[in-house]
Amino acid sequence: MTFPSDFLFGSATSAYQIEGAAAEDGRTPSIWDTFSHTPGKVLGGEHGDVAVDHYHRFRDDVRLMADLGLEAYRFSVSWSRVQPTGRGPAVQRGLDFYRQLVDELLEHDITPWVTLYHWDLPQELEDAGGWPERVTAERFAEYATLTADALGDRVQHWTTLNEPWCSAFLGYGSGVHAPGRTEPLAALRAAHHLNLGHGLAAQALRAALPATAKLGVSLNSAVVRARTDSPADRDAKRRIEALANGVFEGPILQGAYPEDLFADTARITDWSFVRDGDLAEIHQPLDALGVNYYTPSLVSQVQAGEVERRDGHGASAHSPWPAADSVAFHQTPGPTTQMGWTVDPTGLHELLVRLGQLAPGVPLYITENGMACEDKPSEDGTVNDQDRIDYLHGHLGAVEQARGDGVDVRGYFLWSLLDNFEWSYGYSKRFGAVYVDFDTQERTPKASAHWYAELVRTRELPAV
Ligand code: IFM
Repeated sequence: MTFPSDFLFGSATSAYQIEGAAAEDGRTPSIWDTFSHTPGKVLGGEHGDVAVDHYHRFRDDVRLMADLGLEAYRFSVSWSRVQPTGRGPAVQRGLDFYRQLVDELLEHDITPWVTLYHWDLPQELEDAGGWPERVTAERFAEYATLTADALGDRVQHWTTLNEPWCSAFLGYGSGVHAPGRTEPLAALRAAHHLNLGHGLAAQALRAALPATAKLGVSLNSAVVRARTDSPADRDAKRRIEALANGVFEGPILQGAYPEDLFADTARITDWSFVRDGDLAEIHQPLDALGVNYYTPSLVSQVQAGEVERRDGHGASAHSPWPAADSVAFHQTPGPTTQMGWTVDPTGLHELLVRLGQLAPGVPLYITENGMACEDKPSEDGTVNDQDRIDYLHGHLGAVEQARGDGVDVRGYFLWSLLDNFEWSYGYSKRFGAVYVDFDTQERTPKASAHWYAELVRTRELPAV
């Protein structure tokens, strides 16, 4: 299995998960600062105040990537670092950080891949209603312009949103993510205004950036499987696909919401918050579709006595799936990661084939894929994460298989470069190819990082 020389291999992170420096150089709280400092929201009361101190160590982290031979780095910009209140002029010191990071990357021949929004809404915008309100989408487009004006001369690849499903349904539905609201109507409104934010920001970026800029969005579209072939189980799968995939893929890629989504959620809303013209604003031409994949979902119609909801998205009394109480989630058979997510590379192949058909002509990039493991340094200081190597091998094999089937997949970003703050799980889950000692901030590339470096060098999947 050989990857062509122009296939892009990189790693990914996000601002709140690694930067720290939460109150430095004019940055103000985002919803994740507020949420993580609210008792009971994050395991062990942990937060991103310091995280892995990337804000101060970014030069070392770039050197690490260069030593591993990585070709691209996907990172996100902290909105409240560059535009603290979510409105008005940008703060120069915040922009300077990202300009320096980008310069450092370019000096090491690493392609910067910028994500504008990876879940950290400025708290002031949440206080004004957050993503359920239309104005947040308008603010997002202004922030996109500010960032593009500052970085557009040196960044070619731009992503508007990362995993809007999580922002809408974990943030406003189950409440396991910031801002921690548990309102099904707000979750659906948030989904629409995230879509609108994407469309308005894409237009703002096109206006501010050179014509050569490449724009995209990263979706965590679900691979949903029905437990049996019964009509009821197939309907459970259809319902979850509408809420996980159609709600974003429909307007962004095809210019329409799926009709069944409206029917399924009719007891919650008539969707009158979708205004005339919104779908045209959302349905913008894309140069890249980011695919984030970890594990498939197995669903059925709920049976009497079945109360457990194992959808892999954290414990909450509230479902992230509006109007889908009739659906039960089950553990997919197979080995699991530290998150409890089943390892199943066939899901990635299935997803790539489906998205290739849904968005013909749009190149696909895996913008996240990886696993959390219980990594510990051995006595000689090395970290032997064979499970992660097996995981990467399987999933990169699925990428190659999809490419062999004619799917236009052009790059792969390993999640994540560094062990980091895993949202409501705090620092308890390690996704990094590089081990971080959270007390000393010392970085140690794990065996998987060396394995990945070899793949990037040879373009061939090394043996596991
Ligand atoms: O850490 C997250 C990331 O921020 C978004 N995608 C999933 C990852 C693992 O849970």
